[in-house]
Amino acid sequence: MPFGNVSRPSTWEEDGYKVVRTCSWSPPGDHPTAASMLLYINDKGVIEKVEGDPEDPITRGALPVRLLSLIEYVYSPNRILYPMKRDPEKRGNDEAWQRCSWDDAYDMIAEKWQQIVNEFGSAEPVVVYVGTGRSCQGWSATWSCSVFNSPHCCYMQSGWSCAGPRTSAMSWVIGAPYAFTDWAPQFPEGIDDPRYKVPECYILWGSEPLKSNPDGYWGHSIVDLYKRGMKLIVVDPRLTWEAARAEYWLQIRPGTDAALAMALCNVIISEELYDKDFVERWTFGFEQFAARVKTMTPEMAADICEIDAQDIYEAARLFAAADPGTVDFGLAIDQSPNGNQACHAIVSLLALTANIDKPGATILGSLDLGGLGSGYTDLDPANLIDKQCGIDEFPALVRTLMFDDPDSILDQIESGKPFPMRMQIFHAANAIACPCNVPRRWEKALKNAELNVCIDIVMTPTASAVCDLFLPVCTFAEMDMYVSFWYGAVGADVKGIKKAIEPLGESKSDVTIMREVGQRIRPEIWDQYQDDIAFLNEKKLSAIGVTLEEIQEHGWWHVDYEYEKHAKGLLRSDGNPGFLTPTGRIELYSTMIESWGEDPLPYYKEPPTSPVKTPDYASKYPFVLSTGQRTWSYFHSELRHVPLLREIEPVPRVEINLEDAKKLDIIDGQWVWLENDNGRTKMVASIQPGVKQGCLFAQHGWWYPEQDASAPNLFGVFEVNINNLTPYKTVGNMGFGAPYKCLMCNIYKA
Ligand SMILES: Nc1nc2c(c(=O)[nH]1)N[C@H]1C(S)=C(S)[C@@H](COP(=O)(O)OP(=O)(O)OC[C@H]3O[C@@H](n4cnc5c(=O)[nH]c(N)nc54)[C@H](O)[C@@H]3O)O[C@H]1N2
Ligand SMILES: Nc1nc2c(c(=O)[nH]1)N[C@H]1C(S)=C(S)[C@@H](COP(=O)(O)OP(=O)(O)OC[C@H]3O[C@@H](n4cnc5c(=O)[nH]c(N)nc54)[C@H](O)[C@@H]3O)O[C@H]1N2
Ligand SMILES: [Mo]
Repeated sequence: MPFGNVSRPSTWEEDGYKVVRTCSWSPPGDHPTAASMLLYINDKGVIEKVEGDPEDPITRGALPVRLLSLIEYVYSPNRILYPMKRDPEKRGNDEAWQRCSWDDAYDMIAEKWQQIVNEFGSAEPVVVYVGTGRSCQGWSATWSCSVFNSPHCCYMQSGWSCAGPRTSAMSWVIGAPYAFTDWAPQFPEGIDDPRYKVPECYILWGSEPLKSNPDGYWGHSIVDLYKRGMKLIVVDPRLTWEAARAEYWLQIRPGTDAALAMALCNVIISEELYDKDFVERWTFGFEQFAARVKTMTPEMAADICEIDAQDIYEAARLFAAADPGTVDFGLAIDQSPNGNQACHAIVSLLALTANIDKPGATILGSLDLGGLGSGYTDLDPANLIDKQCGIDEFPALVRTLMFDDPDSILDQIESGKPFPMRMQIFHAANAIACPCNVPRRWEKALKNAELNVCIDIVMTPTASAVCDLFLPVCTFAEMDMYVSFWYGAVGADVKGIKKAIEPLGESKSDVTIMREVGQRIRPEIWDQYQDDIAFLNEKKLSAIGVTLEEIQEHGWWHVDYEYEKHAKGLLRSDGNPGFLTPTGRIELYSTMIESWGEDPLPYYKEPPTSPVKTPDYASKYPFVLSTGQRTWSYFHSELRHVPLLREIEPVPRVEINLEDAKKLDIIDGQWVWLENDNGRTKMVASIQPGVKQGCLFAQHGWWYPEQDASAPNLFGVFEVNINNLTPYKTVGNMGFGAPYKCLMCNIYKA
């Protein structure tokens, strides 16, 4: 078994401290990439020091500031340590919360569930809302299905605009849910392993991994590989660290990515730079694809994207010559109604250049780890999916992701049709502060349910506004868990989270809370799991034949990775060579997309509002607005209450180009309003010479934990929510991708 090469067990004594090796996940929120770390516990059982683990082959002891401030987070006075309940009549009144026992809380949930089942005939009026990236998200569907026996599980970002467009396009076109750059996490020696090859060229597209994934693979790996000569091409309207070091920085207009991707493919095909053997053997629909991208010349794309055509030619040539080359594409691609098509074209770029599943290229992960992430193991998926919201309007989305469509669930909770949702669980989701478009509509509609339950660590605007029960969860320092890279979708390794201190107050882990609620309402399923480790081992880790205790003792476990699985017959259940698509090939012409009634080839479509498409709107709201570029300090709506992090990023900022600011007489640090037809929000102008002229880049997820929690203030959330400006159900034809990164607005002094 390829366990981690660590020199010590999981716990040891050092200078009077007990040292525990663990791994970050959540809370506090993090993306499932994970940094190994050492927690130093003093003789009073308190964490006194936090260090990165120097033996982690990727992070090599480094930690992001969000983890360096873990002590402030664990021992924060803002933490809620006891269950609380409130009369539903008093939602929005922060004074009305009362401490209760876990038994009281579980009784309230079990009674409401039973009442719903008795009256409705099934548990369908129960919905679980989930956020993203937290360890517990692996259990959200288990909550809805195995605890509540309801088909309704919903991630609330309109258009499922986080990874949804990407992972769906990848599974339709390549047959793998999450192809990603090979950073060698599967090897104990990381990028020093002799089986690995440093990529010669890396396209970083609409992503800023030093901030968004600094804890784990991408952030450190980009810097390490850059030092070893990897050349960068960066597609980003803002000057980032990576863009500043790139051979080509393509500073495109937000929302035009599909045009650029098509044009790069155009150059590679028309100049015959593609890998003819690979294309012939392993792809489907090349002729049709070539004909389509011919319609997007570099000159046309240059015009659409507002960049130089010559740069498109040269970037395409640089990428085509690289062996291996790789592309990572991020959230900017997802947050557009044209996102599926952009992803399709980018994935095709990888296929044309044969950069699929070989060392240092874009790899497909180890597919058999998928079970570690999926929550649907106890269900009959067909039966479940047919009942999910949005199945008729957006079958591609619901059937591919097996979640409710968020705008469709909003329709149902607003109208009560076809039936009202009666109990709602907020499972690591701060709805009105962060994921939801039209947040005021969501707030009002969420109040229609009879019982709303929040499972979180601090009081949030959402819990304050709409919830009746608050169940306090503990931090990862207080629990046993594992981290499977991207929930196993790109299985490369599994890391151990080891409980370092006892949970504070009466807080409990997400798994404990789920088991205990499960034992109340469906003991036939849940009674068998009497503790977290038994549950994790039996239910999940048995699939890969290791136990949590083994992983904890060795720090981590690496997948025995096979490259070129398509050639070896390792991808298809029939054992034949090929990809897991209907034709067995990478479908440049996608028969899956065609089966959803959509154009099977990539195309470019202007953002819903843009200077080109809606000039009248643009005369009123002249700036292109992109939102949510990540910061060093925060994870979505979290951590504003952590003093060190708040000191680094004290106010919500909107980045504006120097020339634009001069014209409007706006100075750095000044409060401004951003406004469009959907609403407005107040932020601080941050003048940046490196952001594209005519564009604004506003942070997301803000609220003020120091302000009054009660309605109508709700921690100031509605004044500062950038999603006041995002529209309702403005998504691509298949339901994917809302324009969170390609809106329009006006800016004026507050
Ligand atoms: N305008 C705009 N809006 C955006 C984005 C953008 O770029 N622009 N980004 C979007 C994206 S990509 C996403 S994924 C969504 C994110 O949206 P969400 O994932 O819903 O994130 P949060 O709103 O921060 O809510 C997470 C809550 O979970 C709690 N929490 C953290 N860890 C745990 C845990 O382990 N267990 C439990 N029980 N609770 C936990 C936190 O304290 C927090 O209150 O936001 C989206 N919103
Ligand atoms: N610190 C921190 N890390 C996080 C998160 C967090 O909240 N905080 N959230 C996590 C989550 S859930 C996600 S989804 C990831 C997202 O992380 P990333 O995929 O890195 O995405 P963003 O940071 O939203 O945006 C990345 C870049 O896209 C650029 N950009 C903006 N609009 C466009 C456009 O239209 N086209 C192109 N090509 N580029 C554009 C921005 O300038 C920015 O530099 O981060 C994860 N990691
Ligand atoms: Mo996300």
